[in-house]
Amino acid sequence: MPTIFGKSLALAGIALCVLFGGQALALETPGGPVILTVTGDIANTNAPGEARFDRAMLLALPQHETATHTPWHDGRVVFSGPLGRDLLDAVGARGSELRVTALNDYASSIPVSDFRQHDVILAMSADGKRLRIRDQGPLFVIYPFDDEPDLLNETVMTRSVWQLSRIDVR
Ligand SMILES: Nc1nc2c(c(=O)[nH]1)N[C@H]1C(S)=C(S)[C@@H](COP(=O)(O)O)O[C@H]1N2
Ligand SMILES: [Mo]
Repeated sequence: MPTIFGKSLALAGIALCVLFGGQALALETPGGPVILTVTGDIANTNAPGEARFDRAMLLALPQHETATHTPWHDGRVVFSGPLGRDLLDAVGARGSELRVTALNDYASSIPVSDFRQHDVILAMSADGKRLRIRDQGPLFVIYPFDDEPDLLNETVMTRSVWQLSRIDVR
């Protein structure tokens, strides 16, 4: 009977929330090359003090598409990748500031509120093609500039980190 099944599911959901609410959740261990390491004020880790992600783990998060122009691309590009806020939830981030670092040691700060208020993605592909390091991948922080033109300012440009490799939650 659908109703009983539905109620059982709801009860199971409540039980899971009671069991895991606010507590550490297990993150799987990456099997492939680690492309993103998250440290700092996080609840969920898979290495001492760190949450490490390979490409498959990031692709296992819900994928979001952002079609937009950027100052760094010709024409409109359809980017896809996980939402920043879904990544923060996956690691159980509790801070308010993200210290982000790129492969070229470029560093910037992104307020957690940006990820909560805007659909910012960690783009892994552009127009269906995987972003390689030479394409400013494997992860490029993409804000929805076309949907929210006010984002196209110098501050947000400094937060548009390409070749993102580390996030320290503070
Ligand atoms: N990985 C990485 N991302 C980066 C940068 C960088 O040097 N490395 N520069 C940032 C800054 S300060 C701005 S304004 C823009 C610079 O874009 P431009 O060099 O194409 O003008 O990208 C941002 N993202
Ligand atoms: Mo800049």
